[in-house]
Amino acid sequence: MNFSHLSLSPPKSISGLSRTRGAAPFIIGVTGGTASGKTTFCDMVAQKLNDSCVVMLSQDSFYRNLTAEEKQQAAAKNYNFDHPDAFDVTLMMRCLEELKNGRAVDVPCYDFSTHARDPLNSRRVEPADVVIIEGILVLHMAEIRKMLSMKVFVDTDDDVRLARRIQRDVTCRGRDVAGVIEQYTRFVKPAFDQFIAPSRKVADLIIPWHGSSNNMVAIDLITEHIKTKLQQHEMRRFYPNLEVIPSNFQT
Ligand code: UZR
Ligand code: MG
Repeated sequence: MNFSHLSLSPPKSISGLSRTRGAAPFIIGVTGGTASGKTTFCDMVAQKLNDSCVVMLSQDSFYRNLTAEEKQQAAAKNYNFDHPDAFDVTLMMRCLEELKNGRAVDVPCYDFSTHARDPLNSRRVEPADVVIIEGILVLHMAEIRKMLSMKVFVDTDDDVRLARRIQRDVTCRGRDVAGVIEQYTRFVKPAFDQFIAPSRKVADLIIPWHGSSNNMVAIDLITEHIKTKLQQHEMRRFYPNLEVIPSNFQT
C-alpha cells in the first residue's frame, strides 16, 4: 500500500533526534588502521548529529586484563596488542546489546601506560539514539559486525598513519621513537595487513581521510542518512502498518 499521497504529520512527541525516542539505536562501527583519524571522524559525526543523541565507545576500552606472563611480555614490548585475542569481545558484545536494549552500561577505563584496566573507575554510558563504536578490529569481529547498522572504514595513507602514530605514542603514551617503530614493524603493520585492511571488503563505506582537509562531504552524507533512518524508524513505531514512508513526512 502506498501512502505517499497522504500528508501525515508525526505525533507531537516526535521532535527530531533525542535520547528519549525509546527505539533501538542506530549503531555505527568505524574502523581503520592505527592513527587513521577514527576518533576525529567519530567526533565530527557526533557533533554534526547533535552530541546529545550520540554516545561513543572505543574498542580500546575493551582490552583484556593481561595474565602475569602476558604482563611480562608487554613490559618487554613483546605482546601483540593488535591481535583480536587481546580484546574482551564478550564484554564488548554485552555492552552493545545492553545499549541496543536501552540500558546504560559501565565501560572499563583502560590505561595505555600500564596496559591495564583501572580497577576503581569505569565510565557510565547512557542509552542513546546513535551509538558509535570505533576501533582497529571493529569490522574484523563478525559478532560485532552483525550488530552494526552502518560499517565505515576510514582510509588514510600508511605513511601518514605511521608518522602520526610515532608522534602520538611519544607525546601521549610515554614511548620512545625506536620502540614505537619496532612495535609498528613487528605487530602493528602485520596486523593491519592481516586483519584490518581486509575489512575494507565488508565496509559499507570507505572514507578517504586526509589529516589536513577532513572529508566534510562524507560527514554530511553520513549524518543525513542517519537522520533519515532514525525518522523512518520512528515513523514505523507510530504507524506500524505503513509500508512506504511518505516522502513529505517531516519531523
Ligand atoms: P588506535 N596499544 C598500545 O600501544 N598499548 C596498549 O596497552 C594497548 C594498545 C595500541 C595497539 C594498537 N598496539 O595499535 C593501538 N600496539 O593501540 C590502537 N602496539 O589504537 O586505533 O587509536 O591507533
Ligand atoms: Mg583511537
